[in-house]
Parts: sequence; C-alpha cells; structure tokens
Amino acid sequence: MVVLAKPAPLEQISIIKTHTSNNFFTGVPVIDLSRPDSKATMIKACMELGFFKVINHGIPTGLVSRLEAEAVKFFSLSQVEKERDSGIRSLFGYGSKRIGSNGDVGWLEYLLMQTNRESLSRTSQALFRANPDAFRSAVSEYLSAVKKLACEVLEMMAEGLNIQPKNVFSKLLMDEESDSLFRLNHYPPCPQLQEVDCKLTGFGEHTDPQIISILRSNNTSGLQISLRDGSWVSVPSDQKSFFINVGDSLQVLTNGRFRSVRHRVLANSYKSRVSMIYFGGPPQRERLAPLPLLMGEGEESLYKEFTWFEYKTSAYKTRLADNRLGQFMK
Ligand code: GA4
Repeated sequence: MVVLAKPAPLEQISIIKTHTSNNFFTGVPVIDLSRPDSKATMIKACMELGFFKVINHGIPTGLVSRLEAEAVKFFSLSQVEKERDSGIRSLFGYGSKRIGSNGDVGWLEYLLMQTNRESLSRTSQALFRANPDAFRSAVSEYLSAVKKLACEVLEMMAEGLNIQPKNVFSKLLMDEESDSLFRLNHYPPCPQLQEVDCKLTGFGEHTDPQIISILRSNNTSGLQISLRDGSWVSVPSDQKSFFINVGDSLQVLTNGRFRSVRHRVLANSYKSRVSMIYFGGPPQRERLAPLPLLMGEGEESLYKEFTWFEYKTSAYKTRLADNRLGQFMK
C-alpha cells in the first residue's frame, strides 16, 4: 500500500506573537579567528550561551554564493518537480513543512542529507536531474570548507579548556564514519501575517543533538536563541559570518560546562530566508561521556553512559521541543 503524505495545514503551525521578542540581540559573541584571545572568548560563549559567530573564518564568499544559488534554483522549481522523489517517505531528501516523523511542522521546505559521498550523489541524481554535477560539486566543496572550520573551532575549544590532545573533539568529525548531516532550508515569506504583530514558526524550538552545528544564512533574519533565563532574542542576520551552535553531544562531552543552545526560526513576513547548516556528529559506535581529562577531583558525570547511536535513535523518537538529554541525566 502506498501512503501519500498529506500537506500540513497552516493552522497546525504555531503562530508566535512577536512584539516583545523582535528586538535584535546585541550580545551575540563575535569570535575573530585571527585574534590571539579568541580561544578564551569562545569558551566563555560556549559556557554562557552555547552560541557565537565567527568572523575571519577564511571560507571564500564564492563557495557560499555558488551553493546558495543552487539552493534557490532548486526551491524555485514547481512543487511537483521538488517532490518528484519524495514518494517514499524518508528522513532524507526534500521535505516540506513536516519536520522529523513525529508530527512537527513548520513554515519551511528543505533538503536534508547525510554528508557521505554516496548520499550526496544519490540526492544530486534524484533531485537535480538537469545538472546533478553542479549541485554535487557545490555541496561537496562547501562541506569540505565548513567541516575544516568546525574542526578548527573544536580544536580551539579543546585548547581553551586545556585538554589534550587538541583533536579530542575534532577527531570525531574527521573519523570516516562520522555521522554528520547537511541541511538546506528555505523559509518562504508569510504575507498573510504582514499586518498583524505575529509570525509563523519556521522551525520550532529545539536543541541540536550532534556535537556542533555551523550555520550560514542569507540576509534575512528569523533565527532566535533562548538565553539562560528562558527569554527569546532575535539574532541579527549576517551573511558573511558563520553562526556556531553547541550541540547536546558537546554538552555531554564537557559534562555540562558547555550549553547546548535552544533555538528556533520564525518565518519573515516579507523576505525568503535561506540557510545552510552542517551538523557535525560522531561515529555511531562512539561512547558519549564527559572527557576524563576535564573532570575535576571528585566530579561525577551528570549523564548515564550511552553511544551516539543510542542517543540518536532515542532523539528521532522525540518531538522537536522535547528535552532530549533529560532521559540521559543521572
Ligand atoms: C534537529 C537538528 C537537525 O535539523 C536534525 C533534526 C531532525 C530532523 O529534522 O529530522 C529532528 C531534530 C533535529 C531533533 C529531534 C528529531 C530529529 C526532527 C525531530 C523531531 C536533522 C537532527 O539531527 O535533529
């Protein structure tokens, strides 16, 4: 039997009143990778917010704009063409409004893929029939550059925490079996809500399960992060920088010193938002536990023992907003 996915009705997507939360946050930590004090400021940002942006990152603009152009070209295709290969419901490939498989919906469409070569080839062949190579090469060159950036940032974190070797975190992404993902999101404008003081949820609040996420978006705002006191603040867009999120796995590896940041995206009433996110994850077999070298005398792990496979399997059974680490706390 073939089950066809029904489109998610607009009423299911939550609407958020924005007048209080629309103020742009001026406190996003800016880490200038060319400065000698950047490790210390990065550690502070990971502990306080679990979120920061990097400048002087060395990723050429051309690499980013080439991929953005491919994404825009794809999202501009007709719905029939975009959905051509999503007949069999799968976690990967093109998706519209549905997020995950447990009933979450948002005002967006996306392409979600694993970062390995075979998966990228499959997506390119299936969805970019006219010119799969242009998409494949744009994604693979972009991914090599952001993975390098992610590793550089993770090495700075290890050094900033005074733990050795400096590749304790980055080796998890460098591993051939690293379980990393890549996501291209398109949040169309929502003109119905232009007149009222409201916005549609593009991507509901959540934390990322992986180690680290590297996000780049066009010049359209929408991203919000939750501060320690639970309030939501809007992150000003900056298409030249990369935003970095600490994920749940890094919170565990640092025994809670780093904070996995809760974030969400609100759809813009006027402009399309296009974002690209690399989620750096460990190999499935990897045991996630606080690094012994980091632990103080008598300090105990806040978490039960588990592998990334176990965490991921449990995460994919949750709703987006759930506190996924909760059930792994001691
Ligand atoms: C959040 C981070 C990434 O976008 C993602 C998401 C995944 C999905 O879209 O399929 C999840 C979500 C994310 C966490 C909980 C589960 C799985 C949707 C969902 C309800 C690709 C990821 O790895 O976890």
